[in-house]
Amino acid sequence: MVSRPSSADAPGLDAQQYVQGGATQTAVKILVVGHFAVGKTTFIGSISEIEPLSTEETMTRVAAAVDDLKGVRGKTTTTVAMDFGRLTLSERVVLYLFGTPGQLRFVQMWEDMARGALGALILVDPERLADSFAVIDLIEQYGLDYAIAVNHFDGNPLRAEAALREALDLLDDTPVVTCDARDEKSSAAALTTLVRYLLDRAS
Ligand SMILES: Nc1nc2c(ncn2[C@@H]2O[C@H](COP(=O)(O)OP(=O)(O)OP(=O)(O)O)[C@@H](O)[C@H]2O)c(=O)[nH]1
Ligand SMILES: [Mg+2]
Repeated sequence: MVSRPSSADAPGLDAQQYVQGGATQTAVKILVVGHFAVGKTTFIGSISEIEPLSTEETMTRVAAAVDDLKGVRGKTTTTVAMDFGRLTLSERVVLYLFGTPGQLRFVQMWEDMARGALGALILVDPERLADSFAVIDLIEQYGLDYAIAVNHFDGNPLRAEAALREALDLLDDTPVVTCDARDEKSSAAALTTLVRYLLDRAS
């Protein structure tokens, strides 16, 4: 049985709070965004403690006329609605992860998905930095605080953080972490960095 508590228990987190099994839990909505094929679905799949909801559809030759297929690395499916997963970060904080679709034709959905989110984790491919400019602009337009998670694909050289910051024109306090979206621990570390930053900002 889940019920709402009468008093706030997690200072600084403007999010839904519930009492479950006697403990107050704060449910935090986090947006996982990034351009096409950057690894959003992989990221949520690697970390969700529930079977992740995914809405993958096969990419067809017909869709190739409208979709961006560059840099796909043998990818055969694409997200057509959203990814959803959950991660209990601590006894008190539960993250609800909403992954956006990456194809430009679905970008109108992002604004709706951003509503109520405490912040965003922006996945970035270091080999396709320019593709992240529009993503960062949109998240800033929605007024969401964010952290950058550089998804390090195999074989790509690691880039210096300073060069990435300059290329992406980031503020000094915007967190930048390197992750492997396929790796649970690495994905958890990226989310922890984001949540710490959001808490700092809130307080
Ligand atoms: N080598 C390597 N491959 C990765 C990594 N992360 C994701 N991939 C692969 O990259 C491809 C894209 O991953 P997805 O998770 O589908 O990307 P997405 O951002 O959800 O894609 P869309 O929803 O279509 O925008 C898949 O083939 C993954 O297996 C990584 O860190 N290293
Ligand atoms: Mg996807």
